[in-house]
Amino acid sequence: MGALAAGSSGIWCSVSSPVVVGLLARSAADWVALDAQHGEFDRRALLEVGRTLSADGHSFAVRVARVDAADIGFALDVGASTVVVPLVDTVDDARLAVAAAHYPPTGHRSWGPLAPLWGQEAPGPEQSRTQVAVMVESALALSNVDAIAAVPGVDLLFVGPFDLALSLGTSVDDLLADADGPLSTVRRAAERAGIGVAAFAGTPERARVLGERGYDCLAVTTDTAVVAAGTETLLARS
Ligand code: 3PY
Ligand code: MG
Repeated sequence: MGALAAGSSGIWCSVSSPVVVGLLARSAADWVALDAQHGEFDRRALLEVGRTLSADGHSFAVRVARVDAADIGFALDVGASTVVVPLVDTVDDARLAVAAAHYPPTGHRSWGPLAPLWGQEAPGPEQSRTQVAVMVESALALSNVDAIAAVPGVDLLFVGPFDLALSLGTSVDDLLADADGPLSTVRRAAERAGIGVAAFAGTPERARVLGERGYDCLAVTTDTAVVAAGTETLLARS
């Protein structure tokens, strides 16, 4: 179910080029996430890149811009197998996200004529393959984390360490250094609920520290960081 499995490494994509995302999807990464919150991915870009990835047989995640049923439905219509929903602060937010990701009778997802392009002829059992990841990235979400994790249909708690650190008035480095702090609160909530846990790392160094905190499903790097590291490596003359 979905792309974000335990022990997987992903690339977070902001640049909406089908060529670039297609190359990254063929790399050693286990998954790619298309960022429609902070990246370039508007609806047309999601459509174009989603079509390319699906045609090549890659599953992918989309981080939608907000807790919004239309955004979540569209991301799934263009073929995402995982929807990552930012700033899920309350049980109501989590319920909305889950309902938006599943057709009735489970939820309220609306069927649209784009769906058959990605093999979803009619709403049916395929909906059970949709993975719903809710981002825990605020003090409010942290205080509600057990109740959010217990919402049926929430498959994964996904920590956004940058927003979480901002909301808690700390730094990302201090947040990651705290072995018994918010990161372990979220991980333990996921364990109690029997669901997955994941986080945005952005760099291999942060991925290593997050690994020590028990997070092994990680957005290890970003498309732009891959380009920057690639140019450094390829242009180095020793
Ligand atoms: C965060 O760290 O807040 C994120 O959302 C990363 O994309
Ligand atoms: Mg965030």
